[in-house]
Amino acid sequence: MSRLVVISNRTVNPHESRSGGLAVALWSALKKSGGMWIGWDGNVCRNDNPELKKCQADGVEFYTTEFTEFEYDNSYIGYANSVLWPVFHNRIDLAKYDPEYKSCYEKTIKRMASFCSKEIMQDDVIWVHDYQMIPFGMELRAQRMQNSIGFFLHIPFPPEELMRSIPEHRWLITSLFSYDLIGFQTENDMRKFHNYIINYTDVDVFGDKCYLYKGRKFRVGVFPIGIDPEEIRNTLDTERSRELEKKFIRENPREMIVGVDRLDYSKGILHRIHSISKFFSMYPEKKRAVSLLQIAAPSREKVVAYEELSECMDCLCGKINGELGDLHWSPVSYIHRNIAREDLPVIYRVSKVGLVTPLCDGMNLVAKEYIASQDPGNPGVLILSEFAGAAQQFTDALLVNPFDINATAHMIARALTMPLQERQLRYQSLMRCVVHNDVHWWCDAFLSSLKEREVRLAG
Ligand code: ADQ
Repeated sequence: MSRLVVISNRTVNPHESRSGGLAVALWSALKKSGGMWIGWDGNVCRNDNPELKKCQADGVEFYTTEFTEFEYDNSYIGYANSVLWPVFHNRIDLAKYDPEYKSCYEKTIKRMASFCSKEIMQDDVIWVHDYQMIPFGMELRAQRMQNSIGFFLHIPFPPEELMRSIPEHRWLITSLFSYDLIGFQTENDMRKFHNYIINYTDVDVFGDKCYLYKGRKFRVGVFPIGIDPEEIRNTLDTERSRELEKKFIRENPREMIVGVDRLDYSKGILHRIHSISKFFSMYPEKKRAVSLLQIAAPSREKVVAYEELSECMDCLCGKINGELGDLHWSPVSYIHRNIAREDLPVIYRVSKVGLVTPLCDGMNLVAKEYIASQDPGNPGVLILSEFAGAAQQFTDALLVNPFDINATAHMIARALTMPLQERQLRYQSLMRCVVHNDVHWWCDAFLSSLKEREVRLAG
């Protein structure tokens, strides 16, 4: 069996517990085939010559590198998170096109690829992840690697007009043609990719989801990422979770609505707070009976847009609590930090409504985690943005347009008063989807599709 090589911007720390669906799934796939995980270790080094560090855990080899300060500022913060992230999330107004960023991104990926190429064996199957790594496959091919190489885009693919705002958009997207398989979260993303490459590159269509570019074939496919519902079930089935749940219920007699996100402008958190405020003005009888718990993990704090969002959140939450709250009640509890992963399922379970309202999102795992954490006998209600990839699968959630503050406020009222039978029917349908398309299914589906190419070549 071929070895699996995973390449992602961040690796997990092999000596810490692995939490999070993606880390767990990739880890189990790596263990199955005996594999290697390559990426940034999350540190910035003081000198200009970061080394490749090697270690092993559970039969999986880890090859990590630090970024230099220049690479961190220009490639990671600059190109990846101040150009690609905003453009791919429809925020070209926030993109900062600096030629230094692109040049550093290209060099950083070249450096990482040349580190890796020494470690990769001829029949390894290589799986590259996400927007921070787009040209990685092209760099491996430049070093004459013939391996099967797949790429998965975790974030949305933007409309072609927005993609064109990136000065070197053709270079960026044609670099994807070096992969054998390009995976997307939704049909919609795959369609936007198709439209772009047909209109702006010299690619030829070569059959269903297959293209030809300069004599090389590549395929595309849709692989909606899932979570590990069993991990959530096991977490809930502990004494610690049961105690926490009792404590929550004792200390929070009100109906709770929950939002959990990285603090990112794509997640629609400000719109969500405005909707909550609108909800209290439309349904004043709900004051003191309901509150929103918004948990937002700090993210990319060196990027100006994130710093500004953080300030806006502080102001907005303060304003609403100041205007509407009283001695015994705050409409919004805002926690701006990471919460222990094992506490999240209980927080989801005690919340009557999960409010997941991104303005643009590849999938959104929180929506799936919220459903997987519910009590089947008395489930909460998921309100989900139609602009999250998850909405393509979760048609039985209460779907909203998060830009429509009034409609979202009405939807909150509907969720809070939904009869038990309707809640159960919706939950059962959503949970079926969570279980059928879990993260292990996602991993297997992508890798089997990538390996089809090997079978065809061998035949
Ligand atoms: P993200 O943008 O990070 O992922 P998401 O899919 O919601 O978004 O995943 C966030 C994860 O972080 C969830 O597992 C959640 O539980 C956890 N998390 C969030 N806030 C937290 C907090 N305060 N404390 C602890 N944990 C917290 C990108 C894309 C998504 C896509 C995923 C996977 O942007 O669209 O779904 O990759 O492909």
